[in-house]
Amino acid sequence: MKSTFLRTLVRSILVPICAFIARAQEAPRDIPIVVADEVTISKLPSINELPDLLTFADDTGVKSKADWKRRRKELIRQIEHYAYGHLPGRPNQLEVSDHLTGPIPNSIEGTEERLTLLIGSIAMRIAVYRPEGATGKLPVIIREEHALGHLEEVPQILERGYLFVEFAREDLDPDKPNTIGPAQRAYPKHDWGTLAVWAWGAMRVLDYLETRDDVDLTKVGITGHSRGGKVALLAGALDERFALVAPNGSGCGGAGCFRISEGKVETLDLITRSDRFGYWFHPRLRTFAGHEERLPFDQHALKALVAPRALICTDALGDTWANPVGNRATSTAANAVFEFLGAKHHNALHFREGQHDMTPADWKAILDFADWHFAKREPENRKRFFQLTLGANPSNGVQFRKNRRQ
Ligand code: GTR
Repeated sequence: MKSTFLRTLVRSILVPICAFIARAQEAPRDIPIVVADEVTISKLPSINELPDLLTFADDTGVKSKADWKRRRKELIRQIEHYAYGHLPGRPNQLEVSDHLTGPIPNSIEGTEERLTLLIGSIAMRIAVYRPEGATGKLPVIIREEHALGHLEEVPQILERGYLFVEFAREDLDPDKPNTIGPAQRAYPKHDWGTLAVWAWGAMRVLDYLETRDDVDLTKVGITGHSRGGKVALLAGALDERFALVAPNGSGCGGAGCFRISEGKVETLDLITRSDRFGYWFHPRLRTFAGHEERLPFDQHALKALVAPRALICTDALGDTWANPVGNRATSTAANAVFEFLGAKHHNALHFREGQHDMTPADWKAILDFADWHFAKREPENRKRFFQLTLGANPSNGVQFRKNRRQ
């Protein structure tokens, strides 16, 4: 009697439930995928081209600078909601501890300071390199790194009179899946992924720089390579205090493009896999794998958020994985906003031959561009920064072929 009852239960209830779950898992892609907050992808408009930056989500146009301010906020809301998660605001607490000063190792001329920023329960180490004998308020380049003490490029930066600041991103959040780092623990109500945490760290470095009297706060730039480049672009897009934003080799989730790519690139699907870098982003982004046309924005929006400040996106032509073609496409599209704000010469690209790395050539391009903006020092060949964005004949022979994912 009991076993008959059990068999009936299994056949009539459990088997259909299991079959339903199996069917749901195999469901064709156009069946609405429910995202955590009940938004369905199929309800979002399908946009095959890069979404128009100067049109609001309700289809009205951006006509004035005041409109752009509102559109800017709309884009930030979309970017945080769909891709990176929401960053906490500026914290009230910021203290400095363990402040040590000494000469820079390896006989590099200048001073090295090591200190820890205490932000509530969070302790983030930073290093500050000062050029020998510098006086007055200096321009700054910030770079985020997994560890402090990368000295190769320091002479090149200090020689030009910049203060160079590095911060140890992994003090905020370790670069590991399924881990709650100190920053996420300190802000349990925030749904931010690791890239957003690190970008927030860059903003806290800037809070600290505001307390120093040797910093020209109108001339602070941020850079980083690869995942660090993604962070530089995100921090620069969200925080208007960064006067110059320079992501290098930043690729997917950075200066690349979700919709436009060429060759074997890192796609939205690949980067958000749980066995790869899903934890860098909000889980909602993964829902768009294979549905990139439903994303309300693309990475050109992050670039546009930098306008009218200075942006230079550096890439290597041999670094197909980082999608240099998509980088060019997003910069070209972002130009509509730079032009609208009267700052088209603030939107630069630089491509070199070679592979995935941040080389002296990348640094030279970034620093030449920074000198031009901060010190009005005319670069040797200013056209080289714009020829690829503005579609003029590229004199270095770089050729791009675009193909659209569809
Ligand atoms: C690559 C990854 C990129 C980039 C890079 C890095 O393997 O696919 O998204 O972030 O690593 O940071 O080293």
